[in-house]
Amino acid sequence: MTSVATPGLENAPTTHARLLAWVREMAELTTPDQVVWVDGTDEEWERLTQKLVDAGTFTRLEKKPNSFWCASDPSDVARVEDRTFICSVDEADAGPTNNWMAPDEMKSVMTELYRGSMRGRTMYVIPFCMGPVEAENPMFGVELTDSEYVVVSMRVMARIGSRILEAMGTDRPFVPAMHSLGAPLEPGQEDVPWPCSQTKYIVHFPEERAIWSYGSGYGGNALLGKKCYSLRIASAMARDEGWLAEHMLILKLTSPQQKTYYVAAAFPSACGKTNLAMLEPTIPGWRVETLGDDIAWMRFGEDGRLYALNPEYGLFGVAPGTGWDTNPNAMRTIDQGNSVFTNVALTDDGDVWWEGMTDEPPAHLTSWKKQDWTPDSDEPSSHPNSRFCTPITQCPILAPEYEDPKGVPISAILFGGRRKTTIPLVTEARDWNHGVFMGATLSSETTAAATGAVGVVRRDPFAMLPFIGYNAADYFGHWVETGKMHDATKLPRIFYVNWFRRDEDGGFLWPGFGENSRVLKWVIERLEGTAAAEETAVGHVPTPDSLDVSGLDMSEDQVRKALAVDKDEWRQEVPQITEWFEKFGDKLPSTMWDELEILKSRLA
Ligand code: GTP
Ligand code: SPV
Ligand code: MN
Repeated sequence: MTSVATPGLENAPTTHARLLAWVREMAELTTPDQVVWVDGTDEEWERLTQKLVDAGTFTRLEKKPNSFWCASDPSDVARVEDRTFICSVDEADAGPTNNWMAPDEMKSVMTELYRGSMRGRTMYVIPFCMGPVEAENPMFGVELTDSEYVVVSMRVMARIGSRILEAMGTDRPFVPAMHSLGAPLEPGQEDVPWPCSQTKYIVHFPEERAIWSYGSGYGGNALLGKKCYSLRIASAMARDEGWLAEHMLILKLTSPQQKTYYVAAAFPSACGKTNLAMLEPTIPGWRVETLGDDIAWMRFGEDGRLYALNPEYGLFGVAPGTGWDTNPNAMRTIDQGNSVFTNVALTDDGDVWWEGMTDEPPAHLTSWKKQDWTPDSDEPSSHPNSRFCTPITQCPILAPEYEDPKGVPISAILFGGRRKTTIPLVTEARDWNHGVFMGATLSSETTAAATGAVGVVRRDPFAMLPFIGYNAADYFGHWVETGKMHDATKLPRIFYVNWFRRDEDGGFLWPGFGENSRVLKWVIERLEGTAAAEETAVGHVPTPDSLDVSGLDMSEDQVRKALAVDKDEWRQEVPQITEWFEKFGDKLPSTMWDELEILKSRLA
């Protein structure tokens, strides 16, 4: 088919042959009105945010500089795990936890969806780099999208634009990340504020290292550098190359003796990573600095230690529950502006509000559904998965090491989930394999970060259930092998935490947030060999005296309940873990069955 030249397709600002050929192919398939190469400048940001304001997608905030309120289509508010696919050549490589379709079949389905899908819109070419572009092997990607919201959000979340395109040269490898809203415009058709399609596909080709996304504008479905590249595709790269791509925050902890430690922690979506990463300790003398709040890429250094790097450039954080008393550093970060707020409420004086920001809600708001809202309204003003999108460089406690391509040496890894019962406040693994078992059996109540039921306990191994880009049993094996291949004395020590245990009245047993510094203190004292622990059936838990609860408004009984290992509760976990492991058949590393046997015998 011949067509008149698409503006922007000729005279591209690069001679990268593979990139040019791919952009041309996708433009010919999706037939946008024009192709625009994203340069990442302030002028471009001005132009695109104004375009979004004019389209009714964005409302400029009076009270925060260069910031915008945005309400999505009510059907497009979270990751869609049932529409997410790992299209490996062999179905067994996707494993029992991922949706799968043969790559050829998926490509023919999606090619028909993409045909003409950008009609009446602009195709933006976003060159991006996950992690510093100064790295030895910069991790390039290029996202094609017909969404201005995606361009603007990608500018916050990743390093993008001309400087990245330049660094890609003529032939550097990159991950092609194709995105379309699936909402073409016919001539004269008026656009809606949040175009999207009822048909959604979030698709990964791990062997090809390619991403195809269709139908959604929501963060994790559309900002393809984040979950799609940095976790699903990167986890497959990491398996092949001997490193780890994980759903983890990274923080720096300084003790009163001025010793510094780096800690990584994997909690499922909406289970406390951003909050822990920015924590303001309540115990004197301790200091936390932030390196990352969602994703850690970890590689072994020449010294045998595991170094973690945050590949992102921004924070895409859960808004509800974020307030001056829970996460003041997040509040300070967004207060500087340059942020996009999606599906929160708008105040009458042009600011944002959400449940948990302040104790007293404003008397009147515009809800995320663009309806009048008062404290008497039946529904919350903000969607439970509403988000702030803000530059990480605005975080007042960002650690300077953040920009170091080499990363930071990790001393401890925490796994954690949201469990009302059973899981103690903190448990230390006996050794690496026991820690891998903790990761592989991690369980949590589902949250609003993905569509579907909320509050249902499920296994979420390593907080990576929706993000492992290959067979989860092979992924467990990769962790076991990682332990075998490296000096055990230099490996991070592994802990399992649960901030969400409840008492009989349904209230949280542990105050959480800044008080979690007490748990971090115990972790560090374990590393230093100064804190006592009790050996239980499930690992080492603090003795009543070794956890610093001084000045905390908590009864001895409450502390005991938060730390308790109840053998009866744990015995109920065993059949669930057995069932979980059986899913994986022969692929499950035998060490996982060995660890389960150890647990069973200790519970007997
Ligand atoms: P994703 O961005 O989805 O990966 O989430 P996340 O793991 O970064 O979770 P985040 O820190 O945004 O917290 C999610 C929700 O849990 C928010 O509503 C927080 O207020 C709440 N939360 C975080 N930490 C704690 C805690 O220590 N105790 C309690 N009770 N709630 C917490
Ligand atoms: C998560 O769901 O774990 C998030 C938000 O961090 S999203 O980018 O949508 O995946
Ligand atoms: Mn996350």
